[in-house]
Amino acid sequence: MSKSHSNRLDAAIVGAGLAGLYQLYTLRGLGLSARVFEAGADVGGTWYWNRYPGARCDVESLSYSYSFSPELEQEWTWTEKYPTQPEILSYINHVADRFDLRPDITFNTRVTSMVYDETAKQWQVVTDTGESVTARFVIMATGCLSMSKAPEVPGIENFRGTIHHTGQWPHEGVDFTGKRLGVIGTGSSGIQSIPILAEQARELTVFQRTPNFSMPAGNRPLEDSEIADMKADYRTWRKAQRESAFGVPTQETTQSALEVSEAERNAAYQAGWDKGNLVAILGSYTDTLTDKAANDTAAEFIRSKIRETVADPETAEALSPRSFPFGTKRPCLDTGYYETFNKEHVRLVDLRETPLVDITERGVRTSERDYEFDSLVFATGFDAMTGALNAIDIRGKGGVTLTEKWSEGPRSYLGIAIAGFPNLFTITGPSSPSVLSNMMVSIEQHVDWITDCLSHLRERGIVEIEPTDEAEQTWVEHVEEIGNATLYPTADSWYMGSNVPGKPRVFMAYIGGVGTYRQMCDEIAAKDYDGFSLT
Ligand code: N01
Repeated sequence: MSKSHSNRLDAAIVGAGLAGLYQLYTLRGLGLSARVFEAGADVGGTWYWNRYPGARCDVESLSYSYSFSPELEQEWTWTEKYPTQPEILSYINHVADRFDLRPDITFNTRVTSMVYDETAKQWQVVTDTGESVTARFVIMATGCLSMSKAPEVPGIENFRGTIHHTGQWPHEGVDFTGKRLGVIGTGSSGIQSIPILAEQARELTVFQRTPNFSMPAGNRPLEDSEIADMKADYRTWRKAQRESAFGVPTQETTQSALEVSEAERNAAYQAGWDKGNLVAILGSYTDTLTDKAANDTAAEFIRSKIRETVADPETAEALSPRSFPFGTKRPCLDTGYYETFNKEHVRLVDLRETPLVDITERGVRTSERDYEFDSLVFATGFDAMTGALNAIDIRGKGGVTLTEKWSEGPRSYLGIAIAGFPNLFTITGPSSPSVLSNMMVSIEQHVDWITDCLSHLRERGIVEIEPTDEAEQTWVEHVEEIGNATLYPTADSWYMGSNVPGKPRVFMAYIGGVGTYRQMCDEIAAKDYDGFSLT
């Protein structure tokens, strides 16, 4: 399977998830020598690591797939509305085999440093296996949510039972049958896994710092007819995805939540709730993400659902988010999450009332008492967007490190390239739509743009591309300005970096919409890469 590789590459790609695999495919198409370095033992990225019980994508199967190969679209058949992690991973493996990608991927190998040689105009890339290669271009396909983080609480090393992080789940699975289990964290990973963990554990205690908004996924097997309909007209759907705001086509609305009656509004929210998708309620009105009063109406609708579902009023209130507007932290889709708290053996500990103090030999200590466990699950999230990039010692022009450059928060041009770091590209990098979109759509857009760019540079005999400081500054200001026109910056979310102590508070995604963003990127390319200096 493996082949002998040259240590002089046209392009090095870091990461063999959905982004890295497609990038390898397109660069091969250009006839470039490209190689992928992957820390894991196999392909899959997010879907390789996040094997916790209940892990699924919250974008529907038929939309969460590559569009670049009509043959692939036709031959692959999804089975459920929302794909499970194993099904997505087998899809990714199928893609890797079908396009024979593995020979150019070096597994079990983490890139540790990358230094730009200004004279040779190429990168020196070094790995933890001691390999060193040169590459004219480096493309970071390192993922937005790939650096998992433990809770910032002392004593983790003292715990005598087992600890698992949802983002680094053992491949053989874990059986909690008969165990006393504590789960810390109630984001998407916690909310997806808790109902299943509750089926296994003898006692389950959920430690919640911030309650989240969650809606029932309404997952179900796909009908043959809907699969056939999609396969008959995939191109129309793909076009709509690319032109949409979030990479998922939705019905456009022109109404404010505040200009309709409460009954009409609640009927719209109920319809969104019944659809079981993330954008249905968010997209019901124009101002959900921009006007607090409008947002409150949607938030209150969801809180009323929590009260209807959870039998104990105190628990229902503790599970009801009130400290941030709906949608400004990533909402969740669940299967039986709130119902789980009606089970006798499940309890909720509200860490706002009784904060975590430390992890002890036997369990967890809060300001109120000690809890004893056999096992702990950390569903405590990630150092998002910048974590995986900053983890590599990346040195650009003048030996400046990326960590230094980003000490006040990430700065880039289009979220795809960074001034001072020539010939480096970041797929779904900070300040692109990335995590505010269907990642498949954003990944393909960036990969296609980078591929066209490299082809253009080759045709013109250009050896170096780098954004100008001025273009980067203008983009940073634009991202900030439109972010500030929304409610996003008001929340303590991982979008803002506020889940990692000491991380600069900056809104790290572009909320202008996938369609609009694509148009801007294409116009920049058409104007001979406006805002880039080409030499
Ligand atoms: O991580 P999170 P996640 N003490 O950061 C809590 C995507 N995803 O892995 O909110 C106590 O959302 C933290 O509390 P708080 C999706 O984009 C998608 O769940 O910071 N608690 C929070 O409750 C998602 O948004 C899918 O106050 C601590 C939780 O841990 C993103 O990945 C599935 C703590 C972390 O939630 C991340 O989701 C899974 C501490 N020291 C993930 N530190 C789907 O497609 C953290 N917490 C469905």
